[in-house]
Amino acid sequence: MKSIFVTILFTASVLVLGAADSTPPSAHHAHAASSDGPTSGLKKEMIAGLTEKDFLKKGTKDKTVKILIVATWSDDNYGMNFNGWSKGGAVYTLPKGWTAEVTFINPGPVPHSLIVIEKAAVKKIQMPEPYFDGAVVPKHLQGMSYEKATFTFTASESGDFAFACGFPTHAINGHWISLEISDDAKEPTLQLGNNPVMKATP
Ligand SMILES: [Cu+2]
Repeated sequence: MKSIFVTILFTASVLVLGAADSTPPSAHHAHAASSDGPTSGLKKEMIAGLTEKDFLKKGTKDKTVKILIVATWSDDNYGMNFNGWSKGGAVYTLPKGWTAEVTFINPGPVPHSLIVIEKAAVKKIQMPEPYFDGAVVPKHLQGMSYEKATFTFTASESGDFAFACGFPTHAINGHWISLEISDDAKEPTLQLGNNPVMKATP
């Protein structure tokens, strides 16, 4: 009688162990899959319908242009990208003297921000002040998530600049794209990687 009881106990404990053994890995995998990838957790509705043509649009007034910059547009650079590009891979060119109305959207949970700085400053740990008056979103050091912000600045000086993320360590890790302010350019353009140069659409 005693041995039967022991056998039953033993069998039951093996069953419990077996069940316990199989549950955690599958639960873990399910969790990993749902939180995988930089673009997980995006509020897709914040960027619904937007395409590359929205990145550069004609302004309503003379010598004005509308620029749209979206953080975590893709998985590139672990989500630390603007419009899908990082490390200067996209290049906005503005004729000197033009005014840009910039819209910044971060549809994701990881904080990002946007500031115009000199290109050389992307390598610095310490984020400088915006190079042009007003060329920064609010609270750029804290960053913002699931938010949209706008700012306007005039490209009053030619040179090599960057649209950079002001959140600590992001720019130095590649969260920036190029902004060239040109004495020679006749109109604003955008080049995404090696793709054809795009002009502002109406
Ligand atoms: Cu960032």
